[in-house]
Amino acid sequence: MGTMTIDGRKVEFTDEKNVLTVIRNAGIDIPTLCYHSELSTFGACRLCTVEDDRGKTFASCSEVPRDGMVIHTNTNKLRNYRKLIVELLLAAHCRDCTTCIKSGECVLQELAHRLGVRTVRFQNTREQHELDFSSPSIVRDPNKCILCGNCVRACEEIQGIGALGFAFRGTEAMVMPAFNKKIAETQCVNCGQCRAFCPTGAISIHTNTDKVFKALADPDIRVVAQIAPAVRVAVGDHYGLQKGRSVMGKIVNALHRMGFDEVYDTTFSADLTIMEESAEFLNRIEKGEKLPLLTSCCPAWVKFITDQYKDYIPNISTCRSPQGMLSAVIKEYFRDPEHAQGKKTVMVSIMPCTAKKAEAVRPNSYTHGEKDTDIVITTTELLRMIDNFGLDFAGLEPEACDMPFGFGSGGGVIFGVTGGVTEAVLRRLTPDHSKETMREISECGVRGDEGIKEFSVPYKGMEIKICVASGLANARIVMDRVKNGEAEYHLIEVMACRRGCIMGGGQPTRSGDRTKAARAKGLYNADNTTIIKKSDENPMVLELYQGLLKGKEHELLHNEFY
Ligand code: HC0
Ligand code: SF4
Repeated sequence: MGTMTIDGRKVEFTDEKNVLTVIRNAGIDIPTLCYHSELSTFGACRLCTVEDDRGKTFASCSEVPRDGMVIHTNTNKLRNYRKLIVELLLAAHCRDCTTCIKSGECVLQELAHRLGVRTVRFQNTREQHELDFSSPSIVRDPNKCILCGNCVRACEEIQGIGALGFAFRGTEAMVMPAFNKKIAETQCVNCGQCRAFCPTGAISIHTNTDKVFKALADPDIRVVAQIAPAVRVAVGDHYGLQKGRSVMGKIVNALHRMGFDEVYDTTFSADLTIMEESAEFLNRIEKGEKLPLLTSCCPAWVKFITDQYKDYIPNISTCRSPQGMLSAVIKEYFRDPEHAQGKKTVMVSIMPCTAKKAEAVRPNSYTHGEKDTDIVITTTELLRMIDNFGLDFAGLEPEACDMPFGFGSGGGVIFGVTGGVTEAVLRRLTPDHSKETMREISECGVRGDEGIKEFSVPYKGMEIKICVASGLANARIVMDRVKNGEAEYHLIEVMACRRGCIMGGGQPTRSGDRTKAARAKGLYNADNTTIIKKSDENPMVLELYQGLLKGKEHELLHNEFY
């Protein structure tokens, strides 16, 4: 607690961890490339350097706030210093900005513009390196790397994977996987968090929009979309709408205008997942086997277990993810010649997640030898498509999804935030659907953005012990405790990305702390406004079990192996 003077104004601070945060909280946007509140402080880019009243300069990210400090954030000296830093970075950087996938969102590009860098006086003498397209989820372009280390720290500190590291020294320094392997040859789980923290185009989404455009242009193809829960709360702010507000209806309208024949909602199959996973959970509890049940909807988490905790592979739920279930059901629906009407169906899945691209090409994402999901695009790619079509998104009238797969319960909607799957399971396990019971469930410890949440709930005379984790570094802590006999649970829900899919690696990246909270709130609001809260009360789901799914539940909703 104390007071400092920033640019001539008195500013109070409490427990901010560095001077940079105090400055930002005071409404001054100091530029940075390597600082991120969720990562350890690296202090490499020096752009956040400020000056004190004696003319001494220091990096504000690495300085603890002290009472009585006098800080200047934008003197002539600082402006020139920052400009020189950006110029030097550009000198060692490939400068094909007009065709770069990150153009318009690149922090380096924005800083060059903001700081008025108009010329680069130095030649780029760095050796050019090959791009790494080996992953279905992300692309690495070492020529655009500015060595901020954000990807290295995200992969190590948030995900506990460590697929990327620094190699070589001085002008040769690079970020790359160990032994210069391709990223797909490492233990990378495709989560895309490295991309979410990368300020430039050095790590980008492996984009698939050209395939979607091609399918849309083919009159013999029925192009079908499914939209994941977390997408709807991450699009609006790009078009000047309120952060975190659900704009599902506008997205549906936009997709119809682009030429999608059918637009469905992944929350529908989130309900299906709850039906199947709850039954599987109760069955395992009854038999006392393969516990704890590990949720299976997050493909990065599934890969983490299958790569690194092989003994627990049988514990993974056999349920396909909602993406997998919906694609399999839709493909089956259009196999009926009456529904097919002579057209081939191409299934496009719109997800907040880069790992869903990897899930779609997994060997168990096929039915009758046919791929269930043909193309996965992320929210970020969806924005590019909307922009490409020149749609006035903010002005679009909301439209409803198509039927019969266009409606999900509130339980399905909250899948996109950590704890959502568990909350939906708990709703399913109670026969009661009163407001009080729904509220009690929401307050049992399942909500909130802590990385590890442990709680228990009573069920038919027993205590069900549950752990909900987000971020794979947290998941590793949980799994090690389980492995060492230090903790015992019946159910473990993990979403690889911190806070769940709302912060997925394919989401738009300009997300300050307020965006995270707003996205979670947006999903809970969408749940609040849905009349049907429980997956088992979704009439469309019940109808599906009586019709198309009869006798095919295992084939379409479960995986052959785990
Ligand atoms: Fe998720 Fe999902 S909740 S993983 O985060 O379960 O991507 O949004 O679509 O499949 O529904 C992502 C989000 C989904 C799936 C659902 C689950
Ligand atoms: Fe690490 Fe995830 Fe990036 Fe792979 S996708 S390198 S696991 S942060």
